[in-house]
Amino acid sequence: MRRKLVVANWKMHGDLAQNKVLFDAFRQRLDHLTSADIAVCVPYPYLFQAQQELQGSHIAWGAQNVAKHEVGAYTGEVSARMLKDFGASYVIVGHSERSTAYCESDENIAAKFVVARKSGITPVLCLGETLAERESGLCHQVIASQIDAVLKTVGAGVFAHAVVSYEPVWAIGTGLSATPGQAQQVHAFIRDRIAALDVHAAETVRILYGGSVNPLNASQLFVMPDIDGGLIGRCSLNANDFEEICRAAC
Ligand code: G2H
Repeated sequence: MRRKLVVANWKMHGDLAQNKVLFDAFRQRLDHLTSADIAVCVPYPYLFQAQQELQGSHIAWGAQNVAKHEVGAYTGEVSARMLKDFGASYVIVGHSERSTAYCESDENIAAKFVVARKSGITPVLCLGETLAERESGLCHQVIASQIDAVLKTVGAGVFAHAVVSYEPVWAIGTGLSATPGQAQQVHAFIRDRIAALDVHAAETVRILYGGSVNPLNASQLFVMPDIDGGLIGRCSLNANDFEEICRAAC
């Protein structure tokens, strides 16, 4: 039985004052929702604030990107080891808003996933197809190549107790979520592909759904057998909405 996980992705929103209000509200509303795991991924300058404000809370915290290298002369980059050293538990890798804007390849994203795992941080590996790819019948092929980039680097065992997030690009920030049936179908495909190589990894990997999750659709999505929680953007910036979504996971 996999525990549900809900991850807030604040993207490039917030400031010290706004974050303080949200952290306080999250602690008040979510600290007792211990039957699901909850995490907040914040912009880098606010990691210290997350570390301080969430001390002693069951709400974990993390970053939204990480370097693919372990150490070295990579100006401006932050390594997984640094995140771990600082106390972060999670890092999002391969979010399509980054892979599109900064031309991140499947191989780069796979390298980030692997280096994060190696450092003891839980990476949330984002996978997803564009609308054009879905309409051309290429959804499974695109998802397969994104997973295979990891599989061919290190093998399927790396997915054991890991976190993957299926995020159809056409559903991100658009208000148009995948239906529970559409999402379940892709989640099952992801799990089957891992299961073909490693049954234990497939059974323990948590596959989140991301893309316009809101308080109205969360419970219908989370009830599907292969949907183990959600990666939440817009609705994680509103304490009421985020609480409702976390409750749907409990
Ligand atoms: C998908 C999601 C969180 P939103 O990117 O990463 O964003 O919930 O705003 O669609």
